[in-house]
This record gives sequence, C-alpha cells and structure tokens, in this order.
Amino acid sequence: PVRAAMTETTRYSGGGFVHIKNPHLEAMDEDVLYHLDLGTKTHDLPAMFGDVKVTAGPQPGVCRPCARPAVLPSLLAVPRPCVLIPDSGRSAAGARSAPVQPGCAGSAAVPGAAPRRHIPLRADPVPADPVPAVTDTSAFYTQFVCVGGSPNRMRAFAQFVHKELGLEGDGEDLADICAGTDRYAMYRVGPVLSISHGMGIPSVSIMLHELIKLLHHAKCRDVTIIRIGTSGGLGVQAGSVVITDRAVDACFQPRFEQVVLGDVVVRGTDLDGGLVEELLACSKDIPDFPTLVGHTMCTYDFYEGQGRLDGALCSFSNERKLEYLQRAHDAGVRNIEMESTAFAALCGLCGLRAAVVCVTLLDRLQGDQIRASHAVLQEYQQRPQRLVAAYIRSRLGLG
Ligand code: R2B
Ligand code: URA
Repeated sequence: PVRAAMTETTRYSGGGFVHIKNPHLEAMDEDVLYHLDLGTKTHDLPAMFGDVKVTAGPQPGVCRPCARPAVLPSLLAVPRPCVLIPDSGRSAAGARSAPVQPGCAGSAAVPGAAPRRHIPLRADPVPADPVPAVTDTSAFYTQFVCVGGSPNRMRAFAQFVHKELGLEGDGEDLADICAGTDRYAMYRVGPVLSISHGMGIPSVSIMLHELIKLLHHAKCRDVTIIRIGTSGGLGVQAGSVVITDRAVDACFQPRFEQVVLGDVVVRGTDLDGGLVEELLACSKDIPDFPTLVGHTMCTYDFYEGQGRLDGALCSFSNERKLEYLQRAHDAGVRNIEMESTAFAALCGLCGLRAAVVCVTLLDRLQGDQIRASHAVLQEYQQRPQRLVAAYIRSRLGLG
C-alpha cells in the first residue's frame, strides 16, 4: 500500500565531483561494491579509474627541458606539457623517443642533467617520425561512462572506442574489470568506461549505485554518462536512433517512483538538454541512419508492460493496445525501453551529465515480435555506438 509520496528533484552540478547523497557512507571504513567485485580496501580505485585529468586540443604549457612557454599540439595531452624520458632511452611504458618540441633547448635549463625529449602521445600530429602509441592509459581519467544492457555489446563498444581513439594495440585483449562477478562486465579504454547493466530498472539501479560510488571513491570529475541501448520504436522507422529528451513512465509522466521504507519516493527524470543537442549535432555527420530526438517511455516489463499481445499473459485487446500506444505517441513518446527513468533520476541526482541513446528494433505500431535477422539487429545495435563514439571523439578534439 502507498502510504505517502515524497518528491526529489533532479539537480545538475554543472560539472565537478560526483555527488553522493548518503551521510552513512562517510562513516564506513570500507565500501564493498559487491556486484562489481570491487572495493575501497581491495582496490586502489583512484589509480584504476584515474583522477589525472586529460585535456583535449592544443594546450598552453611549459616545455620542461627548456622551461619556455609552449603551445603543445597534443590532442590528448596530460596537463603536464609532455612526458619526458632520458634522451637515449625508451620510457618505462615503452614509447619510442620522438622529436624534441620545436624551439626546445633540450636540457639547457637543467645544467648537468641528461638531455631529455618530449614524448608526444599517439594523437599528436607528428607526421615525420614514428608516432609513439598511448601505452599508459592511467594517464586518462574516466571522463565518459557508457552503459548498455548486454555484456557482449559493451565489450564490443569498448573495442570500437579503442579503435576510434587510436589507442595502442588492437583492443582484442581488453580485460573485464568485473571478471570476479558475472553480474556485470566493465571495460576501460582510455577516458571511457564501458559497463553492462542488464535488463530492467532493478538491474540498472544496482549497477548505478555501485558505479556512482566507484566514481566518487575514484575522485572522478566532470563525468558524462550515456546509456546506449535498444528499444521499440513508436511511429518511427525500424533502425532509427532516438536521443531521449525526456524519460517518462508508463503513464507518460517524467518521474521515477521507488518504494523506500514503504513510502513512494518520486524522483524527477530530467536529462541534460545541452548534451541532447551535442549528440544531435554529431548525428548530422552520420547520414547512414535516421536520428531523432523524442520522449522515451520506460516500463517495468517487456510484454504486458509495453502493451504486447504476445506474452504468456495478456489481458487486453488489439484495439486497446493500439489506443494506448497511440496515446503514448501523441504525448511525444518515440521509443519504449526499460531503464531510462531510473537511469535519468539516479544520474541526475548525483550530478552526472546523462543521456540516453537507443536504436529502435521495430515499430510497435506495426507489431510486437522482433523479426529482423541477426545480421540486421547486429548492425542496428552498432548505431548508438557509432553516434556516441563520434561524440566522444568530438569532445576530445579528435572529431
Ligand atoms: C531494451 O531491451 C531490453 C529488452 O529486450 C531492455 O533492457 C531494454 O531497455
Ligand atoms: N527493448 C524493449 O524494451 N522493447 C522493445 O520493443 C525492443 C527492445
């Protein structure tokens, strides 16, 4: 029985640290992130997830050998102007030596010291010399978190991002950070974390509680989090990608209701409007599939909860189903899935810039069963990945 309703509104921090709104956490001397198989005593979370900020684009800095001001060409440069190694050798990470920054007077500023050279990162435009690869991804902090239902899809996404960012190696040997549990899978590629969340609100909610605490313990800042997923479309061509401007519940309301100690707590589901626009702008460069902005309806079930006639139970007629889906469409809903309201509410309250980008596997006004071939569905599932990878590239100045 519903005893009372409390409302909490979403608030963005405008960047900065992740907000943990739980006074009890501070009193705990250890936090076990059980479903991720990570913990504050067993793992060095700041080292694993990085609190070293990576800045994109040409950076003003100081040339360490000669101590002169310099504009560094790095696309992915650590705030220190560059990595320095003894002139003759290789860095500990194995990067080959590279040309000294133009105008650099070598080690003149440090009398008696061995000459040292700059090691540009892989993305540096140094055409004449073999370009050293980024070998030390701990130089990146976690700037983007991408979540999606399936562990395999999130591994494929991590490999795709690995390629798109031009990181060293082929990305085939990425390790699952949560290998100690089979609940979720997590991969890290440079500044991107790719994590699976399973199906439905309870599953995504558990993962997000632990992920958000992880980001907090790791002192990550200015994190952008994007759900890349699948959905059923409403009046849109199958294969379209929907960027969610508003996550609504099955009554078309922008709210996430959770029973806490027997009371219904109502949370807002605002998403970041600026991020929606940035993603839409990136989609303009990908003409191979339609991308649109619309409301996303989040349900507690795939079958009756989404008005399907093909579940093990069904208590309504085709006419009532179509009347409901048409009402959803009239309210601005363009796709239906099972995580967006909880995702928007939790991320919003904890100060993460959040977005939801889902491909539609069918048009629910045309049917219920997903009949596209495996190959077609595989290609559809890559569409949100391609859009989000393009967005990440553009944010990193690689665009
Ligand atoms: C989309 O697809 C899944 C159901 O097939 C569910 O996780 C969702 O939101
Ligand atoms: N995921 C859903 O939740 N619904 C669909 O119709 C398709 C994918």
